[in-house]
Amino acid sequence: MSVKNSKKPNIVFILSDDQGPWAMGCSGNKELITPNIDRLAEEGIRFNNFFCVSPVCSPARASILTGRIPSQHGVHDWIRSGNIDYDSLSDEMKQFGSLKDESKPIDYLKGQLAYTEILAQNSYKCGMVGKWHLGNSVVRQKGFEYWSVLAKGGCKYFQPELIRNDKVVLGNKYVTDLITEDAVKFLDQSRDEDRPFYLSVHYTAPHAPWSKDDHPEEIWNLYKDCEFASVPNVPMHPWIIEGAKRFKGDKRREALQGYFAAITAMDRGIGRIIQKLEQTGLRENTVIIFTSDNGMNMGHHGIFGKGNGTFPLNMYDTSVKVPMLISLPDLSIKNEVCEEMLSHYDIMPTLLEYLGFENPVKEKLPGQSFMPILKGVKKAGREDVVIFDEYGPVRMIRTKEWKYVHRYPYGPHELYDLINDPDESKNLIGEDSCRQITLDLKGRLEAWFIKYADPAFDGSKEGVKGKGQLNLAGPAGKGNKNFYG
Ligand SMILES: [Ca+2]
Repeated sequence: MSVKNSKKPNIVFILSDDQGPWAMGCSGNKELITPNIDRLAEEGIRFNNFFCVSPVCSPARASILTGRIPSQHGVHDWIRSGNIDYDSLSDEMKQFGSLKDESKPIDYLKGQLAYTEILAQNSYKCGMVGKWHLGNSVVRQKGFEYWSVLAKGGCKYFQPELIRNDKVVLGNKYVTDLITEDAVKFLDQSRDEDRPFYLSVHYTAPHAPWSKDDHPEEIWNLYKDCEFASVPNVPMHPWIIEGAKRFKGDKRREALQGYFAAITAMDRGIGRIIQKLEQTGLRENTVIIFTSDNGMNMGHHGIFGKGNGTFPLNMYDTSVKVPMLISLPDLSIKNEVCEEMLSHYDIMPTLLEYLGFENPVKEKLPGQSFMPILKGVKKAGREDVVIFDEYGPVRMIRTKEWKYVHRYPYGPHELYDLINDPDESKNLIGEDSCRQITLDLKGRLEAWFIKYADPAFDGSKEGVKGKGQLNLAGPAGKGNKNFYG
């Protein structure tokens, strides 16, 4: 290995699950206890307008890793089946019952280049701990050589389904602590190697469940007198899904207490990881990135959930905006707040440019590097700042001023004036005065998806309901039922 490569920075990429950017102390929430996340913001850049590519777990994660949109990678809903091989489960796991929707493992991202593969090809040691949720969890994928993952997506915090020695087993410890311990173990194993490392730490926090029994009592009790005034308490959204209608009164309070406790427990884990980097002297050559796979409503708009917290699926800012913090090795940028609109599809181009690696699929990807911001320039230097999102047949275009949401094939569609109505409370679609802006935005949305969508994976033609993906999308699914519900 070249001397130059050995000096390349390490990357620790921390991903939370279902965390809105409102759910951090550093973004102004005075009720949440997140000293370690806040420290990353103090020692780096906090992005105030960062978006996921799809407001639900698996599609968003696939887009982070590959830089592709769901209509390019084919993961359009959270993976309900394809995580593991049901027949190979032990009797104990079959009886546990949480994997009953599984059948055969599916490599959902087969043949699609991830940035971690490019890092591995360039001598990086890549590690993956925690929630994978992109299919066939038993098998190491995408250049990861250290692999300690969960069997599926969400889990009970004290009974997580883990992959250990190529088998699915039940853990008996708080999953946030297990993930932290695996991350620390990777750092210990990698500290003296003569090559750089990349580590993905994918927590399940603060994804449901949120009951008292799901979280450590000591942390739960930190919020026993909390008023939860930082979270709106408004009437239920007319499209709220059946399962979320219970979050009223005491159930609302319990959900919020569990959500906040899950974040604080994760924050402690992040503190342990930062401490390990400092104690081993690795911090001064390590980039730390913190983000969430998708945003979250905990009462915002009268929703408890993300894009699939309603049906039809929604594209509210609270669902599509995510936390994003980047702390550089030399701490040359501190306490910076970036207002530029950026997306998870920009991560792959940015990381590859930062590390100086070629991207062989550059032309196919919709994202752009925001490297200038990491050099202290306030703007990424883009002429046209527009964000696109998709969730199955629902597509969004968002400028600084406007948001247009198109639902294939029949609607309903939405248009919001974000300058005068930042809370997206008044749908202006169909108003005479908005006819031209609607046409403009719709035209740009269609052109962008024609440019990037792969016809074989086109989400506008898929019956995605927010209840889970069962099989490969499009023709690759060979006519099977691809989406649940
Ligand atoms: Ca998620």
